[in-house]
Amino acid sequence: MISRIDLRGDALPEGAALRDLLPRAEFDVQAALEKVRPICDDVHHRGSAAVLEWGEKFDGVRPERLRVPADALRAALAGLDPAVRAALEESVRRARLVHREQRRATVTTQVVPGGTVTEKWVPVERVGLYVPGGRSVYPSSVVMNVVPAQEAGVRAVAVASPPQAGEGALGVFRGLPHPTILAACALLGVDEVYAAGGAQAVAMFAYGTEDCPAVDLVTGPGNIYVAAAKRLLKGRIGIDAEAGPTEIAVLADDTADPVHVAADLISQAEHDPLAAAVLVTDSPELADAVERELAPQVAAAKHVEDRIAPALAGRQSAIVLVDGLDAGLRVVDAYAAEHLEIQTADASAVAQRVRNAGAVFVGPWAPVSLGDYCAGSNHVLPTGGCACHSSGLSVQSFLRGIHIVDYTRQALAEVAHHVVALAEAEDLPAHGAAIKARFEWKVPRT
Ligand code: HSO
Ligand code: ZN
Repeated sequence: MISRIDLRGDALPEGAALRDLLPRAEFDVQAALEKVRPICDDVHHRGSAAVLEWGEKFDGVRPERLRVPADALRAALAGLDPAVRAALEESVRRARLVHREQRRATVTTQVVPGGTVTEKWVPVERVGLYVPGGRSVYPSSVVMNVVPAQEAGVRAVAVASPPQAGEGALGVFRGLPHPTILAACALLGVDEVYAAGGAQAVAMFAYGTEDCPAVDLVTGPGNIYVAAAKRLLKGRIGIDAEAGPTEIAVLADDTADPVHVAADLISQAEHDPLAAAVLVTDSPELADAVERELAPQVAAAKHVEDRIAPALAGRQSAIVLVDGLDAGLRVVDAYAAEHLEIQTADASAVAQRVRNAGAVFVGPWAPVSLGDYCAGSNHVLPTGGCACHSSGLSVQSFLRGIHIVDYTRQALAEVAHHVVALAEAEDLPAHGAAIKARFEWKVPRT
């Protein structure tokens, strides 16, 4: 059900060579680029009509209008299961506590007397948040995207999510995003919601249409076409890190409980047939026990055939055997997992040594599922090894730091000769002339 990679014995290779020994899903965004290009161009030229037409083709339903009416948002919230509402409220409360603390203070550095640089943090003006529909209807992801945007001070947050097709059961919500998505938006005070999905929704945000003014930044996970559209339109808009299939890595020793480890591996395999579940351990006994434990737990799970079984059996998942904890740490650092659990003796000390991971979950009482919903941490995290250069979503993702440079005549005069010397070294004499013109130096004239 899950393959093994045995890295015991020989010394571990360095860097990329070690990474190449580790499992990873194929997620070829590049290949999807050519498919989404005509969709994005069409939305650019024809606006809302194109968004609706592509939506009809891919989602199988044409919404009456792109913008979700306010009464549908109200109705979705009124119809929300009270237990789910209470859980979402607690999730929001905890996320706000953590994200509020991420706000950046304006810092002024006095470089020299009379010369200061102030870094001022300014929220992005208008953000578009993509929320997937289809297989994954995650109101928790609405929380994880909207809370940091709001705590950053973003004034306009718009949400797009594909319209639901299907007859009967959907009732008044046919042709609208999923009602729990709408309810989560309403709960968070987001009233600008669009029934649009896929590449056409990202293009709608990037170019703007008659119904939806263009945004500055698009965040949120999506399928490969959403990722491709974000990559294509990056530059015109800002984007968060591209989200690929979810990943869990567990670094465990013989103190770990195999029941917990198996349950946690399955929990993320439940997302997607391409989801990755990787156990790294120095204990062959634990490896055997986890493998034995996987069978009955998988058999009792819900999404077995379409997601869990293929995810665990896929080449992206494995049990990796290593010689000791130091080697284990090297392996998980090379892998740079989206989520990394530390299930070892003295887990918090081990967690301190981790350098590459989207988020680290320490010990037996902090499983990834807690972080997915109610830890207060963010669950939009870098996948595909991007954790070695990128962070998860945070308030910082929605802010820009602007340097404000303020020098007096005297402070400029003191450094003028250095600026001129560097300008000359770069063969950019006009740069130097802009300094000289302010003092008694010769400025070239014809
Ligand atoms: N584990 C997913 C997020 C999620 N889990 C949403 C449940 N719902 C990626 O971090
Ligand atoms: Zn999850």
